[in-house]
Amino acid sequence: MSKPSIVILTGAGISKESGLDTFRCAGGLWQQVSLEDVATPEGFQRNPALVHEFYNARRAQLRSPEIQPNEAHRALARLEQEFPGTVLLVTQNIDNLHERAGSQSLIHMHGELLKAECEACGAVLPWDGDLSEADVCPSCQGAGLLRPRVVWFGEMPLEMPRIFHALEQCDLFISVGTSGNVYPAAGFVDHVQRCGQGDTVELNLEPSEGASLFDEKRYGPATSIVPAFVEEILSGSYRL
Ligand code: BV8
Repeated sequence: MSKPSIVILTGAGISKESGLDTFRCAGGLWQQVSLEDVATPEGFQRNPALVHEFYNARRAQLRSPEIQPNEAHRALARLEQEFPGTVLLVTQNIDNLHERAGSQSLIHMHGELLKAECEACGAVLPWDGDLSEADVCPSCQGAGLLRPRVVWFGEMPLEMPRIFHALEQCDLFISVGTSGNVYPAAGFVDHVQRCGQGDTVELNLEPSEGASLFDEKRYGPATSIVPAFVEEILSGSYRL
């Protein structure tokens, strides 16, 4: 008898109450800058300085002491530690708040803000300061070839085969704080419905684009609805 398994997908909404902007909400990131300019390989070719400025500002904000994991991040770390089965956390977020809350079984499918990648040798490096075209790759000494280790639009997200396999095997798929606008993440609930057997639950401030596809939905701020749902699972009142 295989152990029960849970797959959780998170988006920008889970980090909102920690003080990090979401993308599409009022005043969100995509209203401050054009997605095409700062989150596409073509934008980086055209104007790398503009892209570095965008990610350097987000990296500096993430390093600031007032940005801390919140109760929703901590509840998901607790679920991983106490659930008598497997828990895989797949995040679209490039911040490190899940790790700082204690999550370990974690995939950053869109990359990580505190890492850089060399376009010449492919080295992936820890990077918590500013990044610029003047920086040299410590691995191949190539200059001006370092880019933020994030997945831009038109690029393949990370670890997709492992993610799809886990979605097909899971008994429960939980989606937290995501609007369901960006693929392939927005297609995960449909993949579970079509290729898996798991229940699907949406935890969000408001209905997402894919809300109608979920078996169950709970709406409210992540810091209240996520700890409550985790308690239901661990107390057994939510039957898997
Ligand atoms: C790819 C990293 C293929 C950078 C990001 C099919 C149909 C249509 C289009 C496509 C398709 N397939 C592919 C595409 C193109 C594209 C796409 O989806 N475009 C969209 C815009 C239509 N997808 C891609 O390009 C992907 N790549 O498909 O490659 C391929 C195949 C073969 C070979 C090569 C390539 C790559 C997409 C990844 C792009 N990078 N991020 C960075 O962060 O700067 S995406 C970025 O935006 C985030 O990572 C995240 O994924 C997305 C934002 O979404 P959310 O996280 O959901 O945030 P949002 O603001 O939208 O919503 C927040 C939600 O939280 C809201 O619902 C709100 O109500 C809720 N909320 C707010 N506060 C709270 C809350 N909830 C709870 N509590 C609160 N307090």
